[in-house]
Amino acid sequence: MSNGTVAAVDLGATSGRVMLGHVGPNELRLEAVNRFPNTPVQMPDGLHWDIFGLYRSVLEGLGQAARLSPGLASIGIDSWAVDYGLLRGDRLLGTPFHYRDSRTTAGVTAVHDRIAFADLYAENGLQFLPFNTLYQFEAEKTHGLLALADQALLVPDLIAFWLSGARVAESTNASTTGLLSLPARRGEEPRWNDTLIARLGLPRQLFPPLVQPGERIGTLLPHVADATGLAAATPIVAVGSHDTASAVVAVPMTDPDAAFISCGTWGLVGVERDQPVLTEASRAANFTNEGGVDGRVRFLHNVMGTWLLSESVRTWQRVDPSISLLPLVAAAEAVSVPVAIFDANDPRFMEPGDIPARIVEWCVEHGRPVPTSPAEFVRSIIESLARAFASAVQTASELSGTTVRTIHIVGGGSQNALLCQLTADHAGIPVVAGPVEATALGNVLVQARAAGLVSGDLESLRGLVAASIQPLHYAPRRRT
Ligand code: LRH
Repeated sequence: MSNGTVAAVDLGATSGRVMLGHVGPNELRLEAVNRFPNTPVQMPDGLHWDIFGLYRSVLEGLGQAARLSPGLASIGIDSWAVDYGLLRGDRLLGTPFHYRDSRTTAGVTAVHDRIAFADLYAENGLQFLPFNTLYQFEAEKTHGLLALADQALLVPDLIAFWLSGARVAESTNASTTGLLSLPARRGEEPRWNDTLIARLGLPRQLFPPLVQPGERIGTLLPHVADATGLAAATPIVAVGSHDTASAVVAVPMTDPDAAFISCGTWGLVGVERDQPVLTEASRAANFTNEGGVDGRVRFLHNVMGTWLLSESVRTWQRVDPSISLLPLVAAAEAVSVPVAIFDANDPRFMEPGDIPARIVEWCVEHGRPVPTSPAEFVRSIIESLARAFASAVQTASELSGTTVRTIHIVGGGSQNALLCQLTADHAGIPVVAGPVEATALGNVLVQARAAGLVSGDLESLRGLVAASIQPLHYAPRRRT
């Protein structure tokens, strides 16, 4: 086995990046090529992604990657889940909606009028999130575009199509549509749920063939090779194209009794399993079974995540543009008055807007002290997230029968020492923090394995991650 380099395109809900991954039997190293903001745009018809801006940044990043590292072994793409573009022929119909757009509310009612949530859960194992793709499709029907479309591609698949001309649906991300059947047997590949698709009145042709992480999707279109300077033969390889699937590949879990928190815009809190957990209790707790790399299942719950912090900062910046998050987190550490712990899972925090005002509303409704300064708000948010993380770990542990001895926090939130410490404190379980760039690492590792640069199961890949980083350890402190 030799060393080689792959490029990871990793699009998060607030920023994107192209990274080079240098990989070999004794090497796993990321090199940042470009980072760019992902700024959604409010239009008269709703909240949209700036998909062309993102694609332009991806092309620029790949151009820089070609200059830094000629002879890339492959390119892999991941992004946030559930959102999609509609195609008619090669043409994009409309601009993809942001999952935080409120149009989905009507879609939820229409779907549940036809199919009870309990029946959906038995079919797809997904927690209820109002933006799951099947609800978005229902809402889409009112615009008439769905009837014109001949294909729907999830965001990473859309970028792969623009780069290669190939139309596929990568299976980990496809599992977040709610339209995949749960594999009936262990090792069986996921399939589109034709019965559910028909019951929802969706045209079957919308759904392209499924591919598994590690499969080759295609090679670069001639105009993409020209624009980037990459060889036209450079393969696009499917990775865990759902960012959370890639992140969990790179959680350095050396112990099966571990929980993970992939902490970015969302805090995805759970455990990895071989089989879905489909009990009445898991449905009532709104736990999800998402498709993972190598057929694993992520049994988890979505907690609101650092979105509460970034959206609060955005609100304060409208009054004082000099406000930024890092000094506020430092000030929050020094807050000594008790702050309210609110329910970070309350749906009122989902849509963009004035999060601090909604926290005040929650505190007043529940008779809790109202934070009085940005530092107190930040402390209150971090305490509340830590409490929600700890509680989701406990629920995941009970519902899946896993005794959790370690909590791994990966992603941007793993840099927030206060959040990590408070999570350990609330859970009474040690926290291991890092890597920050778990998603890009997971993306890189799946490509590297497909290219023969490394080999083995997820445990071997995680061993490479563990050997390449120096995580921070947070022991639980006794709470007074
Ligand atoms: C995290 C994430 C999460 C989904 C949400 C839409 O970026 O992919 O796993 O639930 O975005």
